[in-house]
Amino acid sequence: MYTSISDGIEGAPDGGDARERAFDERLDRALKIEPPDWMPDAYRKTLTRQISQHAHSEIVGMLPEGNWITRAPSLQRKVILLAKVQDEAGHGLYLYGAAESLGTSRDELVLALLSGKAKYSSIFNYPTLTWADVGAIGWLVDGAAIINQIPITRCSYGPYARAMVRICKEESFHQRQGFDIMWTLAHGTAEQHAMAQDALDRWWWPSVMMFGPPDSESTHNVQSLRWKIKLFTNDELRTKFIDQTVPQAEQLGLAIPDPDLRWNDETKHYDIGPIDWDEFYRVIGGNGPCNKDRLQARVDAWEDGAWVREAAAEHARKHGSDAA
Ligand code: FAQ
Repeated sequence: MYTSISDGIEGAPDGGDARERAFDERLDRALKIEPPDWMPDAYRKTLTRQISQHAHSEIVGMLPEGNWITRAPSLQRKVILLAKVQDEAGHGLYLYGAAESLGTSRDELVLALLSGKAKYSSIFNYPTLTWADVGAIGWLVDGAAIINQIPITRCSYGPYARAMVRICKEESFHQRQGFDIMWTLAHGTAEQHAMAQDALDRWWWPSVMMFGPPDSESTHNVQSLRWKIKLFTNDELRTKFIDQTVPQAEQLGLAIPDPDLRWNDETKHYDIGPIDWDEFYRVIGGNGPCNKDRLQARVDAWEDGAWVREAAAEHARKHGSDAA
């Protein structure tokens, strides 16, 4: 049976401290924190920040690939891409639900995105210029997302951890479909191979940056690790991604665009060349190639959808919330 942290503690003379101890103990025992539980304000705040940014990323992340639905090269590719983009919408909805369970309404979360206050993943501020970009996103971006998200299935906040289980299953299908597109192009005509290589050239470094700033510059790493919101640091996950992806590029017969990339027999990891962190900070500061278009698309969708929200609210008002 689930026992809340607050059970038997509320009203005790040292209630605050006891609750904090109970919270820490729960983390130490790898038990989940659930919505009704007492939690430190800063834990609630950083979880709301991370989960809502994650939700926004899923929703904004529909745009670059959505751009190719009408131009997919076959009916089968189109059906698969449609399903993938719809999956991303579903991920956004589970994640908004998990963030709302911390006490901030969906409207507040969405308005923070639309006003430019809340962040979403840097990766979705790059354009999809060719069909190969759809393959590169599935292979690299979903591949990176899986590496980042599998540990989150074990994070301390129950609703976030549980949402991640289903999301990760769907992301692995996405990664496979992206690799399949890259495989077909890489083994196609010389022009198709060149298109696949060009997509890898443009998506490689932004995918490496997706894991966030280097550990030395990460604001939240230390505290989020302590609270088990993160289970690995940004650099640890980045290294995992590189070690896993380089052999896949070799299988595809494509070259990673990094002249300094070398296997290091001592560390048992790849060494890589310098990452252009100026570019990363430019993009998360709102000045990437597509930031303005991406945000405008979400603002337009919000405004165009106003009548749906109003109709739903009116229906609920007339017939009770159960009928909404
Ligand atoms: N982009 O202190 P840290 C997907 C910000 S889902 C933008 O290290 P933290 C699925 C960070 O917010 C992709 N901003 O931060 C898909 C902070 O600023 P703040 C999204 C970034 O949170 C596939 C500042 O830099 N996944 O791809 C980024 O501890 C295909 C300092 O950084 C998630 O959100 C960035 N890349 O670690 C969908 C996973 N990195 O908030 C469609 C969950 C950092 O203080 C198609 N999130 N910043 O103003 C996480 O694991 C973490 O939030 C990190 C960042 C690891 C992303």
